[in-house]
Amino acid sequence: MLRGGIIGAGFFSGNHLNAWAMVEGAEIVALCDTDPKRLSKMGDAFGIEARYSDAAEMLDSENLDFVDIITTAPTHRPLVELAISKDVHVICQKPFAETLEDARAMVRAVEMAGKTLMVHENFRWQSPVRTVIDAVRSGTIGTPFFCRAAFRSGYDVFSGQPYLAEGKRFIIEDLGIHVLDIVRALMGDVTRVAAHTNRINPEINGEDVATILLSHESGVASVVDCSYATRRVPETFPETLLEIDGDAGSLYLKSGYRMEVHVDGKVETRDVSPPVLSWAERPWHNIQESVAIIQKHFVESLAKGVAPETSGKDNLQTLTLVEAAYRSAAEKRTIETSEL
Ligand code: NAD
Ligand code: 89Y
Repeated sequence: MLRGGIIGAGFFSGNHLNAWAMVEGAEIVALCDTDPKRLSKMGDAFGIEARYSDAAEMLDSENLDFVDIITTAPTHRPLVELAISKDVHVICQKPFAETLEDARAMVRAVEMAGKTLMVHENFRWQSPVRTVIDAVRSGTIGTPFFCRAAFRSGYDVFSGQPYLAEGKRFIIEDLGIHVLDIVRALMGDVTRVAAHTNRINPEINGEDVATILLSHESGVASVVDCSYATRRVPETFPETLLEIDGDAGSLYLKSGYRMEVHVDGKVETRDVSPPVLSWAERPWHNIQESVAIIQKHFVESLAKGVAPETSGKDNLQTLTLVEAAYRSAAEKRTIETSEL
């Protein structure tokens, strides 16, 4: 049984803790947060007695196999480097880093130490999205030539995550990062990025709308469009809607988790709704299920001795798209990913 320690007992950590309880082969034995109230609330809720306000102290005392870092991006590099120096494997929440330089340094440190680092990039593991990825990879619609991935919502994310309103960057770094990662999982790596951003909500500092055009190495074109300023019925938070054209058909993930496959002049419709796990709640259940799936993937990857699909190294490509999108919007030009 792998022994895990959690660093960060804030808004999202309850989902990790609930999910870990479902994952065979690992258990969370210790919890760390610099905020004593959050530490005791989460420790009490999940019956974790070993509690620390200092991550180094937890690592020195607990004989851990891995840490699961659920803090915001500014703390990721020091915490990942600390964990590596104590010879444990690491899971780190997204956004992996605030800069590519920090991300590259973490990947180098992990490679030199021979440890495993998985970024908790969970949207590509959402079961409806995964069904689409599997269908595309198995050739259901032939060779793809176009992909659109859209996340448009007016859901109030700021009440649970107030820091999202404060940063100079918002939707691309927080949410677009997931959608860009889904598109990479579907269509592969990217050579060029052109982006346009807007801020509609005057109460926040960053952009809340982004429209991004990607050219993939394969020649496929993708559009990633994200908004937290969209008032529509039904509200689709937190669904990523997909539209993919291939030379043998088209595939859609529509609102309400409805997948449509259009091949040979016929339409096959499937309900690919994620389950609402016992501890989950709508509309977050889609995200919550993916937390359990990605954690299981981490444990299985360690057991097999292979890199997780969303390893730190893999995530450098997703972060490159985030950086390229911001640079493109700021400089009003198309960015070659090789520039970064
Ligand atoms: P939060 O601010 O509510 O919680 C972070 C916690 O970490 C706080 O309690 C803080 O005191 C603690 N902390 C900070 N530095 C620490 C340190 N050095 N040692 C110990 N504890 C420390 O943040 P959150 O909303 O829970 O988000 C955490 C991360 O999860 C963010 O990066 C966010 O983007 C990500 N997130 C991911 C998803 C997803 O679906 N993948 C969803 C929501 C949030
Ligand atoms: O932080 C974000 C994430 O990763 O998923 C949704 C979210 O909580 C708000 O945009």
